[in-house]
Amino acid sequence: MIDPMKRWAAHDGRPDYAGLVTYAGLPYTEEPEELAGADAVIVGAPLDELTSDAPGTRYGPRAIRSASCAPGPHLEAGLDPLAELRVIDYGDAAVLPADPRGSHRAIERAVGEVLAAGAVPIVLGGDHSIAEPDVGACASVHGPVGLVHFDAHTDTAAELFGAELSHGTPMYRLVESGSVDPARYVQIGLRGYWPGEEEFDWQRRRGVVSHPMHEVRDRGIRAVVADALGALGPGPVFMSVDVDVLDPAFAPGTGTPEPGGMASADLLWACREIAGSVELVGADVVEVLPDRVGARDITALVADRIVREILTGVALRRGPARGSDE
Ligand SMILES: [Mn+2]
Repeated sequence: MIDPMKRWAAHDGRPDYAGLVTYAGLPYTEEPEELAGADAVIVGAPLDELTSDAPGTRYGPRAIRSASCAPGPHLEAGLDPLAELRVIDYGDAAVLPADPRGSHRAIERAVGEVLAAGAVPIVLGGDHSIAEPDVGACASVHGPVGLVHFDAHTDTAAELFGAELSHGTPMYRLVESGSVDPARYVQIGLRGYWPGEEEFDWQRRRGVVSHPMHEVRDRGIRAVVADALGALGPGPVFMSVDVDVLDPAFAPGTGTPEPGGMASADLLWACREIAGSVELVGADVVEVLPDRVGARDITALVADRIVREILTGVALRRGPARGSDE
């Protein structure tokens, strides 16, 4: 295990621009046995072979790590999730260029190793196709999971441009394979001009719950999240956050941006509220397409904060620190 903060232990902390790039400067390992005792584990899934428009999300995990700030207390929640929880950065899955199926297998293997250690995997994408191995690995352990899915798009096409494997198809495939229970599948933030009647008809037949962006706008995020929690109910839940659910003003670095989206403040609150209310077994944050260095990439920056809010919710739900034995 490498502690990237160690050299700065005698100081107030490490500057964000120095040292080994791990998520929030967390301890880093690539050894599965060193995950024992972790509460949550960060896994990178740098892949963009399956995007339908602009590529570049293969640089997402590295950018999110570079934009991430050091641990500290969450001013609103009143706790530091990285002090309450034992979180480790497990590096990137062993993806292979131009081999998306091989990359998916590598991602499912890495996420499976996190689950085998009893920890919650938090996967940094990558295009949204990675939801298939992410959620698939969780369903292998927990059985069919509930899914809360923030996105401008449903990603429920049976195929896109004739391809079954795409960032526009993972949710269809996860429902059809039995990994996601469609009665406990909630979408938030849909808008724009895709998909069409065929996909929405499939969703209706399967009982998928959709809260389009115009509903978030008109009713407010608190009412929508309350309804979403009702639909998710008890049982294991995976959270999948596509940054394009945000308005491009907040998250310009993404491959298929759609104007008229959520504000960061609403999304960050919603991620914390849901993670703090359900039995969260895994999460991913996807479709970050960076083009600047460090925290100047505001899309990678908000993705870091989405992860931080998810961890804060998990910490709040588990209650005060696990005691003086730590
Ligand atoms: Mn998506």
